[in-house]
Amino acid sequence: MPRREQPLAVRPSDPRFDQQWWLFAHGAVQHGVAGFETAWLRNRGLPVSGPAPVVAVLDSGITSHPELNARLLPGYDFVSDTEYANDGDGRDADPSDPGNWLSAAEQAARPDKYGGCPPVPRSTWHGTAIAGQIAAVTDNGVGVAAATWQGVSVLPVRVAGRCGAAVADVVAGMRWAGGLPVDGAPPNPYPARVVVLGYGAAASCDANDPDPAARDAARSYRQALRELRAAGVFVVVGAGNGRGAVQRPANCPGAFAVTATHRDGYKANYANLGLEVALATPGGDVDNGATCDRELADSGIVTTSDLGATSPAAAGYAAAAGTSFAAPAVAATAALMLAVNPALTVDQLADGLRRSARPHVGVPPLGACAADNKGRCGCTTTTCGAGLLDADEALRYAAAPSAYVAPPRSTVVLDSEPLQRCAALLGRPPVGPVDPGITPPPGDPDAGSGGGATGPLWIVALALATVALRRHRPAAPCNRER
Ligand SMILES: [Ca+2]
Ligand SMILES: [Ca+2]
Ligand SMILES: [Ca+2]
Repeated sequence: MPRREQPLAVRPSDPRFDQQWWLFAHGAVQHGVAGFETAWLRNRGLPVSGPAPVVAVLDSGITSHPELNARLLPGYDFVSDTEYANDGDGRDADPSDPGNWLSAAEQAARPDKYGGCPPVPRSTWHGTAIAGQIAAVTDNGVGVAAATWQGVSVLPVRVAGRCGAAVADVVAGMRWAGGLPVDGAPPNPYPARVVVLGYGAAASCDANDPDPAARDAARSYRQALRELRAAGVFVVVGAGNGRGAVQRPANCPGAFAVTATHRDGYKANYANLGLEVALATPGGDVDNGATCDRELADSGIVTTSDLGATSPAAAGYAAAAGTSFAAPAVAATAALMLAVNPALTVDQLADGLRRSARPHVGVPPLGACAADNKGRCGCTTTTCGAGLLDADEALRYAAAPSAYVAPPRSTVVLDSEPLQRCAALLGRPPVGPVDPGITPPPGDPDAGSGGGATGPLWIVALALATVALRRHRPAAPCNRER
């Protein structure tokens, strides 16, 4: 009897799926990918019992999109500063994203309000992008596919407006998302089991930080994360895009910090690294004109967006890059794990994601990530977490946590002509950061102002780049947005 190959993947009918390599089955190419196509054979977000898992997207809000509207629960808007909120008022029950554009002229005219904010020539629609990665309607012959296929709901919790987000608003949004009480807001009727956050600032999460504002921020994050863990809420946070230390709140105890890789699994050029990182998965590593981008850049994370340059205009699609867009793959996997086994605790989710991860890839031409090699580099368990997200193995863990044994897997070692060309450009051994075009986001912990867009109580989006996709055209090189 001839040996019959088993199906290894489920391919949805969405026309843009061909561009969504981050969802593809793991194979001989795209060594970084989490293999959602394979995981969908096990579960597509439909729970074995109880209600569908809810993922809260703590972000810039949400825009109307035919690929998303049916998947959204009623969320909330926690942006308290009326001017940054850009919707005419403070906190309210409508998490719509009115846009976060900021012209250079507007910035110059209002240094008190916008002096510390980078200009944003086009609104980024950051929350819409992340919601689409997790839950865009899949296999409907329209637009994109999403990591949880069709079974998971998104709770849009708006915490960021123009110039980023205030720590107090993020913490309020985290608490509310997980069903904890928040003064002035009604109880959340749809508490999330998973929260994903793609904002951060270069600051410690030290409860004894000498800066009083940084200390207060650290304490409120720590307290919220403790309470959320006790409530069974798993909090996934992007590590940040500064090519340096893991940002806050990803560096806080209880946050599950995710860094971003290239499609092939080595660290993305911009991604932060360090011991606080729990796991790595692709976040896009697009061409920003930096050294080796021509040789190595991938096409980014294709997801839902809006076509409006300032205010929302029409539903569209975009290719994005940043640790912001790595974290949702992990959050979506956690939701699928909860669909397989709703009884999983926060510790089990974290344990399962780590233990089921694939080993990091070796990339001799780039060298291993280290203190003097923080751009594109070979991830290690001390710089990029336990390994590369493996969605299918994580679901296998979820089905039987106590019996789970990770399969034996050998380390993939990459070499190629483009990698060799990059190594020559960098000069081997690697000489450290070479890219002057990527600037760490604002949010200097030593600024000491206690608030505003550059103080320790302010955090910014972990999006390196987003570019709108025109109909039927491949992803163009990205415009940097900050
Ligand atoms: Ca408002
Ligand atoms: Ca609002
Ligand atoms: Ca679709």
